[in-house]
Amino acid sequence: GHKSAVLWFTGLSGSGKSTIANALEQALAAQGKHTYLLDGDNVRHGLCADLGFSPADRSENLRRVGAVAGLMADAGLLVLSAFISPYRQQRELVKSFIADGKFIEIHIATPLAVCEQRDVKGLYKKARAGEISQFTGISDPYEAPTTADLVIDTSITSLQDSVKQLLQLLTLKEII
Ligand code: GGZ
Repeated sequence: GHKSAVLWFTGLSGSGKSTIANALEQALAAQGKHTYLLDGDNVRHGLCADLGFSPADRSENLRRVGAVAGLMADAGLLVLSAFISPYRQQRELVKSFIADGKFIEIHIATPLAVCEQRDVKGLYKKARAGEISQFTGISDPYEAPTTADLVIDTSITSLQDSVKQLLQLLTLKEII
């Protein structure tokens, strides 16, 4: 079995949040753990389809996701959440929705220069050209966590090692 928890991945666009969360979810599923992965792909098309990227909309996006993650954790799931979640105050609010000790903050701290170099979706280029406004790291702030449970920089840590570190953390915290 396992205890419920919310693993909150935060980091820049292209930092590797979704890639790591997906790989961790596969590893947990292989161990028979009941997980759910919340990310922009399944949330911004449905639950948060009405929201954009203004500060107010990002805050509302994270308020909804945090509330849902809290409910899922109450139902016994291991919830993985992968959103930029750029504002510290907003992450604190999310933490307040989650039962004591069940909120685990993971900072995917890949440097901006590396994320911009990768530019998988060409969004950084558009942001630099002013075609996308309020782009995190370029024209909107990213407030790095000061109290993360784990910090992973994917420019120096492999996907395999990232998953290993996360599984170790969950074991240490007696979640799995
Ligand atoms: C940041 C943006 C923006 C702006 C569109 N700023 O790499 P991606 O494409 O797939 O991940 C980014 C995603 C961010 O959505 P989140 O729900 O994670 O953001 S937040 O937590 O701040 O609510 C990026 C894309 O959406 N995207 N416009 N202006 N990222």
